[in-house]
Amino acid sequence: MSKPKTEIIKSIVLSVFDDDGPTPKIYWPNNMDEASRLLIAMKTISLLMGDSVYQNSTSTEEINYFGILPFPDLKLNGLTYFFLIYDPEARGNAKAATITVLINEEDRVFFYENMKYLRVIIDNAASKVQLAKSLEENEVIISELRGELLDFTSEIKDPFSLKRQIKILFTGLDKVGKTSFLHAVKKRYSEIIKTLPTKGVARTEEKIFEEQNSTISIWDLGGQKQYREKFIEQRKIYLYNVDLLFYIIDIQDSERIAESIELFKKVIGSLLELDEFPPIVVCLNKYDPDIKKSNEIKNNLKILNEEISKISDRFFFKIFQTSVFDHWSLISAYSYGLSQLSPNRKLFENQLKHFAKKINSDAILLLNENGIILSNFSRTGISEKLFEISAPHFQILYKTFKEFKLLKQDFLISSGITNESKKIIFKKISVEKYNLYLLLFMEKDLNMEKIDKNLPKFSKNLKDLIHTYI
Ligand SMILES: Nc1nc2c(ncn2[C@@H]2O[C@H](COP(=O)(O)OP(=O)(O)OP(=O)(O)O)[C@@H](O)[C@H]2O)c(=O)[nH]1
Ligand SMILES: [Mg+2]
Repeated sequence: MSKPKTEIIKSIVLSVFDDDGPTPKIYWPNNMDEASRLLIAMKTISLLMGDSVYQNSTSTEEINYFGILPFPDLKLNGLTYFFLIYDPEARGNAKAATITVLINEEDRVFFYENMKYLRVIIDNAASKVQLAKSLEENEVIISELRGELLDFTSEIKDPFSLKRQIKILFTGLDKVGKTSFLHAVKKRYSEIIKTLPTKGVARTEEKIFEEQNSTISIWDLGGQKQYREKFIEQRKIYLYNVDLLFYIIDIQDSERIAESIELFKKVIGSLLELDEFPPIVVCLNKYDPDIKKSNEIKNNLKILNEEISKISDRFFFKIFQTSVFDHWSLISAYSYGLSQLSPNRKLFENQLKHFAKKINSDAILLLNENGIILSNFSRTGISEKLFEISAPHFQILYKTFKEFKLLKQDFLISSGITNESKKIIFKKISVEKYNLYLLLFMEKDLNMEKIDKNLPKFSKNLKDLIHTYI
């Protein structure tokens, strides 16, 4: 079954948006047919730029991100790095460029599992391309990249699995609300009140899309003393290859804050020891709506924010305030964590940003059928806040109206939020077989036609990205 690993990399293409549009400048193998290399250049560059020509004066530092793109016509998957090449002659002082490494689509787990290393060497090659003065120099750079990739793949011993295995951990002291959190996110409300202390570890699976090419396992670790001691003792088993870690703290339990911080330190210490650096989402939980104003809670919030930030300074982390009585707070924290697992999150944001520009929207949220936020974009912090508050209500309203057949169209519009011109639209869109939901915040100038006109292109781009979302 396992094939010579040196053959994993099928092709490498450096594309640049020049006077002729997206152009494959350097490609390997050099007998690659013209249609294929053009397709790769077009698709990668157009995703970077939207369909408009060029955005104004972006600095070359601003645009650089990775994404995994499907090329079903070629039966290939590409890991693409988007960047800009400084060029005073070009519009906006820069040319858009991409380096794409391609492998057979059935091998795509290779990308996810080796992302860290691949990013480093591709990023490195791109930095050289940014400085290169001639086509010959670029040829050398791409051929060096090819050499590095071949060296790397020849060292891979085990055949990799066909599905990406993702491991998410929920940790924290006992009774902080880990199990309730997970039930609530899944809207299994009747389970919440029946929840008993978790013994050992409870494992469940998550699906963001029906046909995702990965298995997401969620490990809900029992927090009682004997279980957390075992967890730290056997940290190799629990923390090895962890992709995302949630650490939950009970913000109401002032007496156990020190204990909670101690455990967090142990978890962080173990991760460092094992050289694992998963993104970390810390939830200051039981931040119930009715007690937010209490001085005790405010004080705990301050202490915890400071301490957590200090301890996790070597990690990519984010702190959320959550409560089982505020569904949106849980969904925000949970979705944020999941989005960190997607190599395409930047591309999604980019698509939302372009779409927002086209339709004159100030903020956009993209939700899946289960209300998980796949991506968001907002021009100002204010619209984001407003959104967070209203999004869950819209989703409920929409579903209720649909259920009672009160809604003929597939959208809902509110008007008169603070003044007549501000509007919020909740709209269902179909992307392939998936139902997704858009929440749009329009500061002014609502134009449904404009939205409908730009939607097909937006949906088409999303379709590609969803295939490789996770
Ligand atoms: N006030 C409040 N109570 C909560 C919240 N979340 C959970 N609880 C309650 O906290 C208690 C413990 O919840 P669990 O979900 O079992 O806690 P756990 O972290 O899974 O505990 P272990 O499995 O023992 O580690 C239950 O009585 C929940 O109803 C919250 O956001 N606010
Ligand atoms: Mg539990």
